[in-house]
Amino acid sequence: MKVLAATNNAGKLKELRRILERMDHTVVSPKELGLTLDPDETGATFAENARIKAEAFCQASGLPTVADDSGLCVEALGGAPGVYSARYCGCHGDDPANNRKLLETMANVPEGARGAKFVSAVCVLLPGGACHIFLGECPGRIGFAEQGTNGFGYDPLFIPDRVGLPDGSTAPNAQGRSYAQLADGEKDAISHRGRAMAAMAEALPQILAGA
Ligand code: ITT
Repeated sequence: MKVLAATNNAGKLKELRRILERMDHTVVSPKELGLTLDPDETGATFAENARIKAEAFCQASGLPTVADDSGLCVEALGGAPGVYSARYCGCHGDDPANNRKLLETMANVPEGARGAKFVSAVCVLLPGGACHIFLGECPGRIGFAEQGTNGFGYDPLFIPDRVGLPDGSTAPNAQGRSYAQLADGEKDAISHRGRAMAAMAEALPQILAGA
């Protein structure tokens, strides 16, 4: 199926594209369609924001659309930055500034209290159809310094509890590697987005059958 990956975040687009292409879908980006939409993310939850994005991009493109709203929920910060993850530092999408602020805020939080989870809500919307939301979570902790150069966003600071193995199973993250130190497949098998997209893939035949 030809599907629009409804995101303006280049790092997220790369992941959505590789996961969807692995599922044999053809992916187009807003940029490739000349779409410059940036809908206001006014929802109180990841699911609401994913829906806002999917509806705006689906309406503008007329294509089956997949949107992701995601973020980092840190236990010691009462679940922050959560839905405000992209604008944690005060302006939208400044990854280095977001990471600096998180490190500074967590500077005095001891090893055992640095638990966190990444959350993704993926919304699938077929033109004229209903929204379908799939949630994925990845538990882990916040590191004391940035590690690794792969990926995007908070990847260098997030240490997942488990990592993916080539056979599709998972193993404990014994070396304490960050998301940014994982190969694509190691991250996608355990990541919040990978899990939400796997749930989507499982439900898609039924969604398409009902369309
Ligand atoms: P779109 O809304 O256009 O998709 P965005 O960057 O605004 O792009 P979100 O509102 O969903 O996306 O914000 C997600 C924030 O969480 C953003 O700061 C990302 O960098 C970060 N984030 C999400 N998934 C991540 C991942 O897998 N690794 C690192 N950071 C991630």
